[in-house]
Amino acid sequence: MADKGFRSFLDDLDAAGELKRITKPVDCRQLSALGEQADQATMFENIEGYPGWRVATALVSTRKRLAVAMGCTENRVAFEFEAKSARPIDPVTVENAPCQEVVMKGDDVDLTSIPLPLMHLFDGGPYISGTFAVSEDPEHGPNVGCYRLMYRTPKETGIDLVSPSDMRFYYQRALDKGEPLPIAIAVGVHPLDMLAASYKAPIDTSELALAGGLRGEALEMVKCKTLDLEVPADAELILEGELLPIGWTADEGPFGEFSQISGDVKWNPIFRIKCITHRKNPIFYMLQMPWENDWLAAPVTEAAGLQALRIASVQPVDIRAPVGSCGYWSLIASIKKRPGEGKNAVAALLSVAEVKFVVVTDDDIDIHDPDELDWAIAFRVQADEDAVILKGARAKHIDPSVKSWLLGKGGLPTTAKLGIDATIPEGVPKILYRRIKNYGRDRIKLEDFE
Ligand SMILES: Cc1cc2nc3c(=O)[nH]c(=O)nc-3n(C[C@H](O)[C@H](O)[C@H](O)COP(=O)(O)O)c2cc1C
Ligand SMILES: [Mn+2]
Repeated sequence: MADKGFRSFLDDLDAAGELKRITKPVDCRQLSALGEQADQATMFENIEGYPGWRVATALVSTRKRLAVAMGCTENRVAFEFEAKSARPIDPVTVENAPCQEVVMKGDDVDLTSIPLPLMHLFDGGPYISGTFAVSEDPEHGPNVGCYRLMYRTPKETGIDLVSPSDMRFYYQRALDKGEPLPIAIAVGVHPLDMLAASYKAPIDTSELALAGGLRGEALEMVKCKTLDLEVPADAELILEGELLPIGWTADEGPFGEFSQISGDVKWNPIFRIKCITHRKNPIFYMLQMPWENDWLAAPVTEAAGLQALRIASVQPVDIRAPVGSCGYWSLIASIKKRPGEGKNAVAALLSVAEVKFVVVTDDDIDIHDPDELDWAIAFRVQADEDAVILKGARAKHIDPSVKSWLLGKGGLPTTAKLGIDATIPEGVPKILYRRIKNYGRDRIKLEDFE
């Protein structure tokens, strides 16, 4: 079979000089702190107590590595995502799959046979932080999302299903009938598959076809051993089981969140595992929080921003969801502006999900250079005319400033949003922004005088 999966990505990182190998024995509890210090992605080849297993981490914890995954330059990731997602490719089903080389059912199901890492100081337990979770609904078909899992017992994990999502909707439907929701969890898939899974696609959009579009070839899927679901054939590890119909009753967390904050205990369902399958020489993927999550979030936020701008018929030139705001809470864009479009662009970008801070500049500004951005904000902004404040918009609980602890149980927080139009104001002549240029700069070369 063609292998554009997890392993081929590890090879790509290696070829780009972006993969470090650690051969000394490492304890599961040391993996995250070690991975955090490495300036490359890291493969731990010797895990104490887990012969045969390796652990890979920090695969996309920088934009550079994400660009390796996308096969483009760093600043083109969002545009590549936008272009490729417009050409989805449906998955195909295969018979034999590497992810099912080893099969454990019934009494053999034992999560402690997998090197699950205890990642952060306050975590409620070891976590499986990066998953590709497949479920199915009779009306809406297969669905994929990224969901984290907390170890509970050898056959059970917690799952974070507090936020509105398609899988939460599927679960609620099953719960209403008093039935469990069968799900299959793949660990160790290509980062492009993770991007497709985490993309907030409309409920009837196939994340599998989106993943195919991003890869440029169909995802190969194989039928689960115990469920009527299909999983990526080239994954490293599969957990087959069901979400128990117990509602939001089991404690889950704390966990080091993508907001860079150690989260709270949440009330969530339980995932009971019936079957574990994996490759013969498996690699466990420990998605390093928060950076891998944040760099996966950024292109998704940026692509949504591009879409919002195009719907508002504003022409985007560049866009960035800074990692400092977790690739999620801020958007900065440059546009080819016609009169008034600075404000249209601000309004469009403020409409994206929980984005709460937006800056829009003209296309002469390099938005990846903070000094350029400061310069535009200093000289193109009049606060009373160019700042837009939107009150009472949708927010996320994990932003402490929205004070969600003041809400009743199940209450949803709101937030104010700020947009800054840092485009040259209408009526101000462009010539007033002419940059300093040294006399004779094009003709005189220092090297001729040395
Ligand atoms: C690494 C990673 C971990 C995530 N973990 C969770 C999670 O535990 N719970 C959750 O609700 N969303 C989580 N998300 C966000 C969802 O994957 C995202 O909202 C996705 O669109 C949900 O898919 P669905 O609505 O098709 O089910 C995570 C995203 C990433 C990138
Ligand atoms: Mn979905």
